[in-house]
Amino acid sequence: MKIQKVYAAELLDSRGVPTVGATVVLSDGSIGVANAPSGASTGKYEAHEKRDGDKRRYMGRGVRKAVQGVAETIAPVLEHLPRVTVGEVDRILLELDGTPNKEKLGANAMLAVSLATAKALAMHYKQPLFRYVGGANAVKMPIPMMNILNGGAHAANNIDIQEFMILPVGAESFSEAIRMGAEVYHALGKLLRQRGLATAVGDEGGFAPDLVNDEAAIEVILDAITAAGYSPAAVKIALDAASSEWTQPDGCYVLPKRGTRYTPAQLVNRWEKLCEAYPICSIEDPLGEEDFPAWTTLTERIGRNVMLVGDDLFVTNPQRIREGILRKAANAVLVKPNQIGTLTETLDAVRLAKENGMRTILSHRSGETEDTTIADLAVAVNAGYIKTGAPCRSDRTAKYNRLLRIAMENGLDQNYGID
Ligand code: 2PG
Ligand code: MG
Repeated sequence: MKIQKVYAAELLDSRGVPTVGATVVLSDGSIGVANAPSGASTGKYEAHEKRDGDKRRYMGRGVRKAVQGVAETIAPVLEHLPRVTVGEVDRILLELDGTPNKEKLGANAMLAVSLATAKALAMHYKQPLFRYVGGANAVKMPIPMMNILNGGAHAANNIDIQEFMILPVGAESFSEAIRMGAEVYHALGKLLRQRGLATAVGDEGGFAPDLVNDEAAIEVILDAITAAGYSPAAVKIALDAASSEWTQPDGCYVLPKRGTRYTPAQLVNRWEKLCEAYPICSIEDPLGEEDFPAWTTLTERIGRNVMLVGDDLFVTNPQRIREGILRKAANAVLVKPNQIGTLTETLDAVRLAKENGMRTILSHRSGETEDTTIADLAVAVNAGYIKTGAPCRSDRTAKYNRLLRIAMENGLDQNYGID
């Protein structure tokens, strides 16, 4: 099988910001299309996202140079490959780029091509993507982590914690989990309206009201869970603090909206207290990307009962995950393909995490498109969890809908439950 043509185009993401879309056509006519997503609270150690910087177009955020790199550097080589596999395409992408951080071609261009290749090959082998990538072992539907209240860098409200998520762990099937999550989301909207609070939504489709403090966000979500007829044991709460955004040059933390200051030790105490006061089953980036010592302390203190998820800390990078394993920092890895830039490296990161007893969560970015690849990847690797926003807005529901289809078409709906 050969690659006949590789195309790329400058498209728009869910925030109206340019992103790279790629198309790979094989010699038998099989086609794969994929789009790169884009973050707002990006980690310092993420692979490079190539943007034009030309202020006359899209506030400097155009991706014409990344698209040009696909046309001029990537396509001519891939179109002469004697035999196409994802591994070989990814190896060539890394070689053509040749930089440690994917600065030459850009992880946005590389990922779009890498994923489009996998999708074209899946079509060639007449398999759904999750089966092509995961083989016969891909059987488990992930627990959705639905972000129903947005704050931090994802919303213009006064809430400092970036994401408040619900996990319908008590559901009997994946489709029931989606129903429960959507019902709680609607109950939350109704409660906010009744209390005269804003029901406009943030970047990931969650509501973004102003509230007296971040604890009040947890309280109103607990009320919504009850109002929808569920218990906090059936629908659990998770947070993403995205606290690398709070980090100061002296290693302390300052909440950007409320201005409260914490030393690392004080922030560790805050999370411990919050988990005692509320049924929180998971906190992502409770501490900053440089703060390995405080991560280790928090993991030691509450890691037995709470998922402590490294996002900016690990940036889907096997090298950083290895460091976390050595330091016993975090017990779960957020997996974002565009943080590392190719499918092969993404799968390597998942393998490493799993081999070392870390949980894995496939994740979207706050800037998304209609691309649903992460839904297939979550099933392909039996990730356990997927984080892809609210059950609202097509950029988010596209992934839930793809998972519902995978569940129904493959008899996997009941393969759902605690990881
Ligand atoms: C995160 C993500 C996705 P962003 O912090 O986990 O929810 O946000 O894509 O802005 O980095
Ligand atoms: Mg995060």
